Amino acid sequence: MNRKTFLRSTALATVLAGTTGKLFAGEDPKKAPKTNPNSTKGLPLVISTWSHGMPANEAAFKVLKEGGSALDAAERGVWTIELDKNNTSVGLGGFPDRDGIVTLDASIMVDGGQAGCVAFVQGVEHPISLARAVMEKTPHVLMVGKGAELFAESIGIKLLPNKLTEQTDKAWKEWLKEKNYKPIINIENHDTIGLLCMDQDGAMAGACTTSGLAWKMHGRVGDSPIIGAGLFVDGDVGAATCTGLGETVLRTLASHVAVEEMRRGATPQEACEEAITRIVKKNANHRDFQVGILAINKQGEHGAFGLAKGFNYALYQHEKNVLLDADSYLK
Ligand code: SD4
Repeated sequence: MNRKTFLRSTALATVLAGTTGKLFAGEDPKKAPKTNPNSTKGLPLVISTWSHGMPANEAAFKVLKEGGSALDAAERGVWTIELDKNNTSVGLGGFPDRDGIVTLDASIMVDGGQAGCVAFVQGVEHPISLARAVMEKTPHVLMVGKGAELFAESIGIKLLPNKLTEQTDKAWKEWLKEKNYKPIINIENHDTIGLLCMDQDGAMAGACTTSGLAWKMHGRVGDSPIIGAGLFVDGDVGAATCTGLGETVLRTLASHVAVEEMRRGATPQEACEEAITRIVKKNANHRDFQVGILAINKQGEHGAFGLAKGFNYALYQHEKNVLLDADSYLK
């Protein structure tokens, strides 16, 4: 099932679950809803970016139901997407950089503050598991490139040949004809998965994994493997994860902003809106790109907000997995 048919088939679930769209108009963040109408309290809870969050949530929820930890659930949830060769923005099936090389970024974090990240790695089927290994088996937080690959091999993770798929090879060759690099992101060509989950007892973890922007410069790293940017988890407060144009998220540390807003008493929805509003303020060209953010708090409430229209997310709560449209800053 491709992304579009999947979106169509889940449209009914979206309608049934209610959407936050069209609740406020214009570019005035003060008119934003103070609570997310979709946010109901309840644990366990899994939430993740975009429609591919639906299968990721299923996998994560299953781990939680079987008594697995939030950390296991976050890791296994995003495995599903890392393995999907038809997903062109996560895992080895992702679009390459401008030199035709796929490089992957990932981060994982738990509520105690422990975190592991890898960036600019090649041939790793599950970058999220390598990130977890950095967290659990090294004294470090972030490892990159060749060093991270050597570490992977040293702990028995086999590196795979970093070959493009038929689909990504064709797209890259098409791109080479014009070599037009404009990181203008829309909902169809960027689908990093960021997943947050909380078990029955409130233990929290998050995972974020991506092949980054298509046609990026070789060596470019985005927000996804950077703690506080693509992902932040703090067991005292809550967690947040971002998708979208990583450079803008890196410059604002948007996930950290959202968690700190919640620490000061904001609802997850207010926290997401504040993080996006900061990105808007710092980027005069904010009409040209997309950023989406998800947040959860300790009470099991969630928030979701996009810069542009079209950001959707999957929420598994009260035994139901639904695809929801996030409200957005731009209408
Ligand atoms: C990046 N944030 O590398 C990632 C891209 C992304 O959905 O989110 N794609 O900038």
